[in-house]
Amino acid sequence: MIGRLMRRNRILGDRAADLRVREAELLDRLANALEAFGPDLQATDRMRLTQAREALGGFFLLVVAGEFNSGKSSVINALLGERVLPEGVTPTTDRVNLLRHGPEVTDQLLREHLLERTHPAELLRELNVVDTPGTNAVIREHEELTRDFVPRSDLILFVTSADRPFTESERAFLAEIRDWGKKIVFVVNKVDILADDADRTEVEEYVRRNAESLLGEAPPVFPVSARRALAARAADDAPGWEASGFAAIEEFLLETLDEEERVRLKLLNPLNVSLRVAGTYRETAWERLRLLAEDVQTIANIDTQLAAFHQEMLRDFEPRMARLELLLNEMEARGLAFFDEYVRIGRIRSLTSSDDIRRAFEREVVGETPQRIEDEVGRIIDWIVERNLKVWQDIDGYIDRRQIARHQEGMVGEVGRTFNYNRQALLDSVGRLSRETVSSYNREAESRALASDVQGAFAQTALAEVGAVGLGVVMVGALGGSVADVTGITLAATLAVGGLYVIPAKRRRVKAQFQHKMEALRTRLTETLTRQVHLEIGQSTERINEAIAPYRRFVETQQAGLAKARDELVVVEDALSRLRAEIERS
Ligand SMILES: Nc1nc2c(ncn2[C@@H]2O[C@H](COP(=O)(O)OP(=O)(O)OP(=O)(O)O)[C@@H](O)[C@H]2O)c(=O)[nH]1
Ligand SMILES: [Mg+2]
Repeated sequence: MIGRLMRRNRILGDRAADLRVREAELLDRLANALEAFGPDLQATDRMRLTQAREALGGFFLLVVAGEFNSGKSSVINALLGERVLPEGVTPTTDRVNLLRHGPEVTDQLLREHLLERTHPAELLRELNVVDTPGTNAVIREHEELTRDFVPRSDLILFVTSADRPFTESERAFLAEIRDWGKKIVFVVNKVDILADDADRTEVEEYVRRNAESLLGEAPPVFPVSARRALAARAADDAPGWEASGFAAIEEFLLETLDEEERVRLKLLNPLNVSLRVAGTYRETAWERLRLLAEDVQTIANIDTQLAAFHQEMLRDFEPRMARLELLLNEMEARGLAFFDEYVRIGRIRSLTSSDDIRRAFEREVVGETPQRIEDEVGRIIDWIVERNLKVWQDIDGYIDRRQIARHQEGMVGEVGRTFNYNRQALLDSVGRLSRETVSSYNREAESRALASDVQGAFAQTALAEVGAVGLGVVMVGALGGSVADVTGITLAATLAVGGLYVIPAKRRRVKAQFQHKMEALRTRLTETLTRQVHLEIGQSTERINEAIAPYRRFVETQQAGLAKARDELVVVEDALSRLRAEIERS
């Protein structure tokens, strides 16, 4: 890093304007891409990008940072040659002080916690200097102010005190500065309190070593005494100034950090800030897309379960329906045999009593059939109810497993609260609905409702009596007309009008009518139950689809939007990195 700082090169200066334009374009493009994150785009990140954009055309900003009491304000005062900033033994600086060049000493509050001061010092013609509140003080907002300001700096002058060089909390704060891609120069202040040169060298080396291990390369380290420097300035004592270590800092700031290097750092600062912001959101986009891929999986799984439910219902319904039909077929067979047996000349006498024949029919043909049909229909209803419950249970169980798994994954982080909240809420709502459906599922009520639907369907037919009185009535009704007819036949027979041939014809007709009625009954029963099963499948499917519809929509729109944002971020980041390499190279 320092190698770069020391290189002198004029090329960059000439191309600065062009580089600034290109960089500004990329920054705008990045800001645009980040809008895809909607409310999840943090206000601070948006602000940082705006500041980075503004900083491109601004003055070079040297930010002096470090722990409270390390002597930041004193160091700046020494550089200015005058006690412009208040110094103190307790946490002193309580706002960010922006020092600009001006013909005289003034101060003006720009906003809360930001004070602008002017001073005629020559140094300020080259760069603006910022004094910050110390970190690691009991007054936490001081640290916040500094932390907030760090991303805006073009170069950080980090002041550590010789009596406690490179503390753990300094290391943590420095790591943050590093993560913003900042160049850092170290000042070890208060070396006057050290006994001799050996101690001084030891402290200097200690700071350099730790800084190198943290930053990956050895930064410049300046051991100084701000106290001696200020005294030397006041006394116009050049050797004293030299001995204070400040001549070296001055040399560094004005010579090593020449115009060219300042332009380079100025161009790099917004690049590094936006690369960091872009990286955070790119990661967020990936992470979300990964989550959404799991959501797609969840939805596909629910769809599969629904399709399987549909198929199973239809498949299992068939043998149940076949059992019902068998009952009806058997009754039909008995009925036909019954008419063969009873509608005969030899039986003519017994046919005259409609009560007798009715009883015989009920006993021999109808028998237990209505009860057995009822039982079978009841079983079908129970089966529908159970299957409906099961499909919800399956979905509930699945979503539950998903939620447990996701819980273990941990949350996605700061960026993405809204996304996570929405997604979670939608997933939860599917889970909640299925859980509620399962826990409040009332088998009895569902069965009753279904049974009444089935009955309602029967009621529309000529076989309305099925429910109330039983099939017997229907059958007798079917036979009823025949009985009347048969009675007519009996009359004819009694009148002995050679009616023998009439009997077979009547029998055929009765049988045909009976078969017709049976066919109607079978058709009606099949149609009703089939329709009911389809209706139930349709309703369950619809309810489940309705429950997951918002979740599905969320996943689809988010996926499309995020994929686009991620692609754009990858492109912009790549362009930013290449521009950074170009600036660093030149
Ligand atoms: N011995 C010695 N004391 C110094 C030196 N520089 C500053 N001090 C003292 O250290 C104390 C803190 O100095 P400041 O300049 O206020 O420190 P700061 O880092 O600005 O402190 P905050 O504004 O509170 O963060 C003061 O009492 C200074 O007099 C130095 O070089 N040697
Ligand atoms: Mg201070």
